Amino acid sequence: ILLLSELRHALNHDQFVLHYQPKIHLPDGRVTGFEALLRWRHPEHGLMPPAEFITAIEFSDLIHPVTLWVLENAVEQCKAWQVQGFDISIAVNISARNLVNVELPERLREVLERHKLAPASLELEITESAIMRDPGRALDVLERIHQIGVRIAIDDFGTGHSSLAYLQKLPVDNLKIDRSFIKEMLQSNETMTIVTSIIALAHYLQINVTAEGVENNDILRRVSRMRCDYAQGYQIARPMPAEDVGPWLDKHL
Ligand code: G
Ligand code: G
Ligand code: MN
Ligand code: NA
Repeated sequence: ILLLSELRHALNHDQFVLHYQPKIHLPDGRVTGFEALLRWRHPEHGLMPPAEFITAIEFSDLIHPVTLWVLENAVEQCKAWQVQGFDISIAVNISARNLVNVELPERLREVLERHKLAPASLELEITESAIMRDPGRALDVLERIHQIGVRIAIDDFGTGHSSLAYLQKLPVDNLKIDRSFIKEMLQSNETMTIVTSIIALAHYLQINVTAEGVENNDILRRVSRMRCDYAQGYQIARPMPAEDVGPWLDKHL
């Protein structure tokens, strides 16, 4: 059992670390950005993935300082890569509780300003279910964040319960098709239909669409032919430590 005190200790003793997974623009194969993914360097258990601890954090108010820590580090890192000459953006995952924090837009502005990162270089990934927890409040916070110029992505799209009417009201720049659909699409006509429909819907609403969980070249080629805009997944690269990003980019640009 994970104790909240352990997680608080982890935050205060530098035990969290970010790994980064690239995203490519399908029409030209260019790397356009990275998603920051939290890891816990546990003193006894080694590197722990978020599946093992993020729910505990999300259930408590600890999610606020943890999200700020992630933003601070991801924004600083993205700026450093841009200064090195890489034209890339950064995506950060945001939890339901963050969306009801009315201070989030101002905090974001502060972090971007402090590191002199253009707001359009930052994308926040939010799941449908996080938005639907308190849609009114979330819409208000997301609108203020979008006004700053920060981009908004709907993560794991297709698995939640957001109504399409609601999607039209939200300031969304990117739909990330849940990896369960991408994984299945070549085996199931029904799943292929869902993916085709999501791409059509997104483009009809003038929203970019990302295929996540692209694990092989057949799927990569297929989503590209289907006019999906971006792709992410093990076929392109697994999440990697920050120090591997520069060398990886040098090989892929
Ligand atoms: O990296 P991995 O596949 O284990 O991530 C599992 C889940 O944890 C994903 O759904 C991802 O969105 C979530 N996650 C990863 N990093 C963060 C983070 O910094 N903040 C939040 N809120 N969720 C994260
Ligand atoms: O829910 P979210 O999309 O934020 O989850 C991101 C997580 O998905 C990352 O922790 C990453 O490890 C995982 N992931 C990224 N690409 C792939 C992939 O191609 N296959 C699988 N199974 N998981 C992936
Ligand atoms: Mn994500
Ligand atoms: Na996802």
